[in-house]
Amino acid sequence: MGIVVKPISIVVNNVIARHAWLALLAAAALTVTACSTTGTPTAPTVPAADTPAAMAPTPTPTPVAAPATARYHVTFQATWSAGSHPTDFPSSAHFSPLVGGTHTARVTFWREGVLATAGIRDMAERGLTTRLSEEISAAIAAGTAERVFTGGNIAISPGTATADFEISQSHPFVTLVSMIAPSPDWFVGVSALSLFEGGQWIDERRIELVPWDAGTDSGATFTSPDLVTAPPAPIAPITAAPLSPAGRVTSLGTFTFTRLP
Ligand SMILES: [Ca+2]
Repeated sequence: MGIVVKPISIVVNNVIARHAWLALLAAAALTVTACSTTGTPTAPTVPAADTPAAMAPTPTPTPVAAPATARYHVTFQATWSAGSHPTDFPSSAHFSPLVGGTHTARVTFWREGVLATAGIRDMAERGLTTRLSEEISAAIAAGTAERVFTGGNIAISPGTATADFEISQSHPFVTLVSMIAPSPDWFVGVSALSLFEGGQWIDERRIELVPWDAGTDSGATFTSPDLVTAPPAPIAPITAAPLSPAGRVTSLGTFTFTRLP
């Protein structure tokens, strides 16, 4: 007979409770053989699912919404040296001031396979920041970028330069470049690197920097005289000497983006 008894809160070792349990069993017209012989009632088996702890709703962690904006510090650690790139290594190896911006996915300021803008050309050929800054400012006016910023240069490589910038969820990509100098039109950088992924700001991201050719000057070595590429060629990775002899592309350093508290 399916009599279901659920004396949930009876403490069996408590005498009063035990009597209550016996009375309950009697009321339910159950046979209490065990009690007659041992005086000890069969302890009720309380389904685990009925215990108060198990019945409590599982606490759901409240998702912590990422702040709308974040601040980042970027360190450009240049490793370019006669040791890393011995072919024709120039005695005055250096990098131009960092320049970049934050933006949406609806704009890029440079990328492989497209022609360099005047701003990228000026940066890659002469280490200038003005025209690229103006291009980023134009994108800000158009709503596709949010901030433009510059940072330090590296007077002699190997060395270090830094920049700080603010970025927001609405414009979560960063573009940042620096000229390999001296060089015809070679540079390092990142294009549209996202610092906001999976609903959270990235704490730290390190990018290995390989050499790029802006496609605007056809000089073949670091100190070649100006030789305009006409028509201009698309931006492409450098896979030949002196920076990548026999196709061996070697990192010239890293950008490390670190979120500031
Ligand atoms: Ca070139």
